[in-house]
Order: sequence, then structure tokens, then C-alpha cells
Amino acid sequence: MTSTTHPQQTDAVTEHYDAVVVGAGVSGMYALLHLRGMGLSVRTYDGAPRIGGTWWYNRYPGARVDGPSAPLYGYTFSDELVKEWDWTETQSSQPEVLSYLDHFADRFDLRRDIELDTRVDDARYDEATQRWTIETGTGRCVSAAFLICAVGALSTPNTPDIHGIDDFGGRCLHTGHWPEEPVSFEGKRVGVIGTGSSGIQVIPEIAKEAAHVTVFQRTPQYTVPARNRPLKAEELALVRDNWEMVKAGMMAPPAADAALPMAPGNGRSPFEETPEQRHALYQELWEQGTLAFVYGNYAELLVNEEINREVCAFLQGKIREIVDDPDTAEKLIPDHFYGTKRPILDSGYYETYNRDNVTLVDLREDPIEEMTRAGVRTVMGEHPIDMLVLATGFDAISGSMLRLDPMGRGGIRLKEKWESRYHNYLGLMISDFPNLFMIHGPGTPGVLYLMPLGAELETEWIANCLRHMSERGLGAVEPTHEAELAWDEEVSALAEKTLFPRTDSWYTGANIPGKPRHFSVHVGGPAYFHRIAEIAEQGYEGFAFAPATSVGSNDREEDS
Ligand code: N01
Repeated sequence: MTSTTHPQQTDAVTEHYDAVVVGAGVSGMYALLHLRGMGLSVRTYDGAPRIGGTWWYNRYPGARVDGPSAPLYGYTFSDELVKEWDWTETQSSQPEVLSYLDHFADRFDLRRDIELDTRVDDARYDEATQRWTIETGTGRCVSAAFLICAVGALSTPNTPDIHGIDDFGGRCLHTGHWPEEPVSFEGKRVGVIGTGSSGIQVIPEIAKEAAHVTVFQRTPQYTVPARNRPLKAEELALVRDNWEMVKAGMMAPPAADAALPMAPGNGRSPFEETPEQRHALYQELWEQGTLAFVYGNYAELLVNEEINREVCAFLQGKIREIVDDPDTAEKLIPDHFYGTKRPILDSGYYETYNRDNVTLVDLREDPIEEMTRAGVRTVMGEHPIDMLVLATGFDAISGSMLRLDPMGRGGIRLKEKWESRYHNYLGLMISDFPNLFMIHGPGTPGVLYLMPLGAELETEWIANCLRHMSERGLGAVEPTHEAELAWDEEVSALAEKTLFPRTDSWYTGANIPGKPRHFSVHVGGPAYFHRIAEIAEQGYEGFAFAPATSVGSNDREEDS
């Protein structure tokens, strides 16, 4: 890196990089490593005091990977890393994932290029220099040829606008922004709002310690036992010894005619089996726990109403079986298609309602009116509490990009561009925002795929694009408007084959008041990565490149 001056940029700019990465979570750190490995000068900024992104902020009791078992939730690019990190449980806990990310940062010497406690406040593109100017809350002003937004799909907390919440006399915590120091619930009356993945993980843990827990539930949720357990040495060895095959399996797309675009299912047809056979499968998967309940199920589960309703009935039976009080059990029965909200894995969630110190308030029949100094007032009365835990989720997928709100060509802000739709191409780039790349943006499989592996594959695509530009003396790239519209149709058409768009969820933005309702996840799973590779191989169809201008073109050679 040098401090070359670019004439069109303000005097305040003190440093110039090839790339600035926003975010030092799973994606941002991999982007730093990979781009630095190409000989680029890269700087990474993160507002948190430590690396880890979501895994730093979501440090609430009970937080653990709610996806595929370890070691599949981890980077795949380094055989050494796979071999040397001993995951200890099937559903890795938040402290263990954070330790793994710390190890990753140290092992690959990433920290020297990461500035923590440094939130990016603004990013503006300058067409003349083909560079981004980036300003941080700490007063830094730097420029970069490429802006890599690894801002997280689930990292902007959603804090509900409840009347009087600021007047509450007790402590108020958000699961997505949990304090660093330990929190004691001992002897406390705790209210929890929210029963998504975070609520379902945290409620049983709080109930073990608190004097009383009142759960304020707006929408009941299905959850399947996580069946978390220690990983056996032989299980880890099996994966390590067959790593190439395991990895290939993670990236293999289902057949083009598969019922569910993102996963092959169990290879069995539900229509060729008797109701008893199907029930036996659901029972087997319930006993197995984990996301096997989705991925070991029939591929029709997320596309066929009839099969989905049968699975819902099975799960509803489980709730009635587990929960002793029939009224409470009825309040816990969901009414959406299973799996169309993010599938949840729990450790004793429904069982928690059998405890004497746990009460469920159904906000659909008894909504919150306001918070008072002493608690939560619902239509039917006041619930005194000493602490409030908001497990109210995130402004997901697009929220963190909108919080960054970069300014593109001609002064356009992202908030303007995305007012009614998250226009993008391949989930990676946005027209009018040249040289800005997103990782796990809207339009990628992001939250429906393996996040670390997805980040690797998206970063590698970005790196290849930068190489393509460098070899041809190109200084700017952005998608065309037409390509964006076609991509939106492609993503929507895939989603329409499934039941996903029919449910209100954070996938559709329905959890945030006023957010446009649009299912913005690519449901193709591994097929997405094959698709974006194909587009690159075909000469980056749908992208417009511009030759490097003289003022902005020199950085790679000079800076590295
Ligand atoms: O958030 P959510 P989450 N009044 O949006 C309720 C990932 N994750 O943090 O459904 C009352 O799912 C809301 O009700 P409703 C994981 O992928 C990963 O739980 O909108 N209630 C819902 O019950 C997950 O899916 C990990 O009606 C209000 C809850 O709050 C995703 O993050 C850990 C309300 C929010 O559920 C999000 O999960 C945690 C209001 N005004 C999460 N506003 C790990 O892997 C919202 N709610 C570690």
C-alpha cells in the first residue's frame, strides 16, 4: 500500500487501498485473506471490538450453530485448517465458533489488516477516479478501487417500537447485541419478546436461572430437537479422511428436475409410500434431530402443500405430547408451512413450558399495549418484570447494506435505489454502484446455504472478476439494469416453485414494519454457484466494464 494521491478525491483521504472490506465476520475475514493473497492491498473495518461479526454480537446464553453439524460450519479452503481444528460438539456453541474464528485470524495473520472499533459511516463512489472514498466513525478517510461489503445477512438488530420501552426501569438486552460481560438472571423476573431461533435458544437457558420467565409470543414456531452431543473422534476423522468427497457433496447441485431446487431430499417419493411409512420417516427424523428433519425429508416438503401439512400435523402432535398444559400447548401450535420460516433446532424448548417458573403470553389474543417502568402491559393486564430480553431478530439480508447506505454513481444512495426492490445482479453487484461487491447479499443463497462455504465461493468469484479486469486494463464494472431485472425474475421464479414466499418471515422482510415484502433469497443452493461461474466463463454476460481512467488505474502495481 502507498499513499498515492488521486486528484479527484478530497484532501482528507489519507490512505489508498486496492480493496476495503467492510465487516470482519466469517465473510469479511475470508475476503481479506483471499484478496490479500492475490497481492492486493486490503483494509478491513469493523465496528465491533473483536472479530467475528454475528458470532461476536450473538453471545446470549444458548447461542449455537443452528445449521448443519460441525465441521460443515467452517471454512473449507484449507485442508490444514480442517485437520487442526477439533470441533467438540455437533452443534457448535457460540464461544467455540468465536474461538475458531480467532484461531483463523491468528493462523492467517489477518489482524494486522483489520481495524476494530471502526464502523464505516459512509462510502461514496467517484466516477472520475473509479474509486470509493470510505469514511469511518473514528475519523479515518481512505480510498479503495473496490468496496467489498461483508456486512452480514443477520447483523442489524430489529428493536421493536413498543410504546414506553425507554421508560422501562429494568435492564433491556437484545440477543443480537449481547453484552460482553456475563449476565445474571438469578432471582430476576425476566420477560422475553420473540420466539424465533434466538428466543428458542435463549428461553430454556434463562428459565434455568431466573425466578420467573414470561414469554411474549407473537407467532408460534416449529422447532425440532438439536440433539446436540459431543462429536466423536472417529466422526471427525471420517470427515477429515474423506474431505474432498465431503466438500464435493457440499457443492453438488441437485438434479435439474429435483422437486426442491436447493436440496435433493431423501430420494424417496412421498406419493409412493403409505401414510404409515411417511409417519415412520418423520418419527425417525425427529429422533435423529438436527436439520436432518429438513434435508433427510422428502424433497416435496418445501414445495408440496399436502406433504408440508402432514409434517406440520406430525410436529403439532409432538407439541401436544410434550407440553403438559393443553392451553399452553394450543398457544404454541404454529399455523404456517413448516420450513418456510427458518427451521429451528432447540434443546428443550417446548419442555421449558412445563416448568413452574415459565408463563406464555399469546400476543395474538393479548397484544402488548406498552412498557411501563415496572414491566409489560398487555390488553389483559400488567406483567411485572425486572429484565427484558428482546429476541426480536434482525433487519435481515438487505438491512445491513441499507444501514451502510453507500452513494453510487451520480450521487444515488442505496436507500433510494432499493426503495421498493433490492435491485442487484447475481446477489453480488448493483447497477449504479460500480466496483462494489456484496457477500451474502439479497439474491444469493446466503442464509439458506452454508454461510462460510458460500462466503468462500462468492469471494472467489469476486477475485476472478478483479483478475479479469486487471488483465484487460479495466477500471470499473457494474451490472446492466436489464441484467438486474432478469436476475430478479430468475430468483423469484425459483422461489415461486416453493412454499417459502407464502409465509411472513425475515426471508420476505415481513418482520420489519414498512419493508417491501419480497422473498430475496436464491433457493438454488449449490446450483447458484454453478450459475455464477457459468456467467463469468461466458465473458461476464450482463456486466458493463469501463477502461481504467488514468487517475484511478495505477493502484494495483503501485500499492502492492
Ligand atoms: O429472529 P426472528 P431470530 N412484538 O426474526 C418476534 C439466525 N440466528 O434472532 O414471527 C412481538 O426469527 C417475531 O415475531 P413474528 C437464524 O437463522 C442464528 O430469532 O415476527 N414480537 C419472532 O418471534 C435465525 O432464523 C443464530 O411475529 C416480535 C422473533 O421476534 C435468524 O438468525 C442465532 C416483535 C424474531 O425472530 C433470526 O433469528 C440466532 C414485536 N414488535 C439467530 N418484533 C446462530 O446460529 C419481532 N418479534 C447462533
